[in-house]
Amino acid sequence: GSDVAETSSRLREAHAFDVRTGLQPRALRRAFADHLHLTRAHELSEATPYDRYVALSHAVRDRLVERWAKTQRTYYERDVKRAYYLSAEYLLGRALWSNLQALGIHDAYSSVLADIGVDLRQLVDVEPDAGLGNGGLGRLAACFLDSAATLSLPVTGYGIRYEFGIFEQVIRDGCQVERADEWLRFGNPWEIERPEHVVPVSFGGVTERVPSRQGGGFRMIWRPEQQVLGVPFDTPIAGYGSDTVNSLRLWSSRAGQDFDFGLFNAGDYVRAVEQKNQTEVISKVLYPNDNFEAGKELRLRQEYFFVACSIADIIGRFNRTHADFRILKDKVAIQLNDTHPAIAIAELMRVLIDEHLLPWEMAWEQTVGAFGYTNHTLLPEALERWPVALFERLLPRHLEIIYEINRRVLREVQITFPYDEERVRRMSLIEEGPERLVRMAHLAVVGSHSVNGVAKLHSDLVRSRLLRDFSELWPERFNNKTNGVTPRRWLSACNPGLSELITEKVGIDWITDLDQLRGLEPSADDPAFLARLAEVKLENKWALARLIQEELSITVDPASIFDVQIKRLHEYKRQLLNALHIVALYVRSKQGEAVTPRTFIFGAKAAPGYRMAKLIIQFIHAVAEVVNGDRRQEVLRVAFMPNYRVSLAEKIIPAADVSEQISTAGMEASGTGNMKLAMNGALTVGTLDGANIEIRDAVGPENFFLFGLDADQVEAKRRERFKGITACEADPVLREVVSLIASGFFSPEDRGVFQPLLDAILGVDPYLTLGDFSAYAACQRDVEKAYADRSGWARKAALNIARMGTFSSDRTIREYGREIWGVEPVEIEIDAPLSLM
Ligand code: T68
Repeated sequence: GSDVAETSSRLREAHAFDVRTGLQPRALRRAFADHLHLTRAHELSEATPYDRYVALSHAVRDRLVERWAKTQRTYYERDVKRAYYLSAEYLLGRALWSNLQALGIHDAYSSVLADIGVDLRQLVDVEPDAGLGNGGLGRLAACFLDSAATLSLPVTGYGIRYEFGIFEQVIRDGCQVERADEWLRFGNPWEIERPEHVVPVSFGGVTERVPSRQGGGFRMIWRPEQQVLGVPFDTPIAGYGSDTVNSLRLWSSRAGQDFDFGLFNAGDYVRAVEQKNQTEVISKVLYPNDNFEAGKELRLRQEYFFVACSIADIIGRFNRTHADFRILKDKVAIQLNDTHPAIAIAELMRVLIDEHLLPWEMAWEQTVGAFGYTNHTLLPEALERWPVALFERLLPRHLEIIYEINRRVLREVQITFPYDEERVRRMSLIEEGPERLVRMAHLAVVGSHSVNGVAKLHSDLVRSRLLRDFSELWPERFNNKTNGVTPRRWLSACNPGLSELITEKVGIDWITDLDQLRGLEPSADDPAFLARLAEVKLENKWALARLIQEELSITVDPASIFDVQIKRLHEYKRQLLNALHIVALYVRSKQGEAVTPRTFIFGAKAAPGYRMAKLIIQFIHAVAEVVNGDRRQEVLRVAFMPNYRVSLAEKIIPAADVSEQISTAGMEASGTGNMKLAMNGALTVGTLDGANIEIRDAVGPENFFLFGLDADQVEAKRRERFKGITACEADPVLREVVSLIASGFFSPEDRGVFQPLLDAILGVDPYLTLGDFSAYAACQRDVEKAYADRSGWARKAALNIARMGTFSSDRTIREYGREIWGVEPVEIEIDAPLSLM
């Protein structure tokens, strides 16, 4: 009650003045100096920027540890239901500023450091990104952790501590070259290694039939061949303005002393030690594919490795307080971030049945009750299907369990839909064919009580196309959870100018209650407000212009339209459509037509093995070279910013006027960059795809530039095998663009290099790049017209910001918490500070 609140606020006050971990300037100054001195062994004068960053990070971490310990203790003592988020990826970006922000000490530290001649903003820029993810899926996981902690929800993240995260992209001669991302080179001040919680993980070997102890029957046990150790590293996830500090636990693989039982038993000691590498490599590197599965054995090892560690941890924690597994699902919710951790369903069954001797039915009821599955893609090439033979070799016991799950599910199908063997074949967890495959999406659906897509359209397509048979069998399992993004990082931290303006109008609470942005709506008709909004945008554009100058030596005009496409490079995302349109504008301007000045800004990594994606990057650079190098046109500029990552996104997004969300309809599950950009006042040029549809509904169709075929029309065109060449016949501008590229104009030294690009769209045009070109170009003319009306544009931008509240990941996580996990907020009361005891 209010007594508790009062005590808690007094304690918080007392904490602020604690000499060791307090938040008042004197303690902050001392902590920084001490860590420089004692942790880095340096004087301020000789410290490198990195030393300073590490010292400050330790000082900040010190201020989290008490809250962290108290949070975990409170969950334990109150025995609350917890949610566990299993994800192969976490694209966290930088931690220092977020943690300063969460504690509310960014301003205090800023002035404390300024007093001793240290610039905090500069310091913050030293931190390497934690890039343990590819794109949207990994960044979503990071936003979710932030929101869960801010909402005081008992959520723990589990994943892999990749030694090398997403590769560093450098551009050589207009082509992408990959470099290893050595993010841990100088150590990581945010993580704490917990070798005492190491978990053994088994691979390979055989299963064996042994007499079961109870009753007269038999049971199966696993006699594995190899053992790997999982060492947990914990990172604190601090809630904004709450005392909750949750954990992200990432597993690192290490070889045990006797890792290969077979070889050790045979006395082949040297060979056995040589094999240690094989196990330590498991957590080495993040697979750099977005929306694509390469089907590599090491990838399956990674997935099982972190899942086995996490399930052991979860069950171990449950078991310390409970003996009865019949209440497991009342205490534990496990969310699968796509199918990458879906083997967890078989692993939990194995642990419950083989290790805790539960009967099948009881284990299954708890498993289905605990798991939820989030689907992030409909693209067939991204769906995980593992060869049965590989499964049998690596995880023989899990394969048996999967067969048994399959047997039972297919029996249910046969009873519900008699005489429909075709349906049984479609729904099987095993795909029959020349190579038998385990369908991980089917495993995820049958083993979960909830299956969700990540935007309304996507969830509808999951139900009606991808998993139609399952939605007919279990309609109640299927639901939608439209994605969101954290307003702490994607508005408050990255756009201080806009944040200040918002706070002036609606107060500060929008940071944890984004619906309050609604309060800006009346200001959309206030010319003074619109002028200030435009001023903030212009300042942000100047800052980005300076960065582009420094990094690329390209001079861009902040008065031009800043047109931004930032996302992984993929044919379905259609960066090529954008590039073709740039060529069209260039042609038009060369022909003396008036073209509104525009700066096209790209950021995109291509998967290292994705030839077409890499060629598109090369093409964008070739177009940039021609356009930027042409002294007789001043209106167009193209800037491809290398090594796109979270910390670069934070600099680009606040400066954007136009947000390119131009995927082929039905292919982008949701998109989240679309949300970040609109929230920062960019206007979207977009198709009816993913969350674009909901964004348009929210901001109003008059404040959104819609173009192109919808998902049903795309489906129809695909069926009729639409050819790109037909679009050229109807559009003379497009014809000219295509023939200019075909002539080798953008690659004079090797006129044929871009021919594969044209071949991929002039024949069957699977992504409707040419099918949508004319509509796109027409839409971009509307953009020019709208931009000419400066106050009209500012009004649209203001209304975008005001109406984007629902795309906070706080809303999304509240929905997961209530509708899937059944977890509730846990108020954390901090104890008296050490200095008062
Ligand atoms: C993205 N998926 C969706 N996948 O493409 C995007 N894939 O529409 C959505 O907004 C986002 O997820 C969040 O829901 C991905 O990012 C991957 O990165 C990925 C990684 C490994 C294998 C397959």
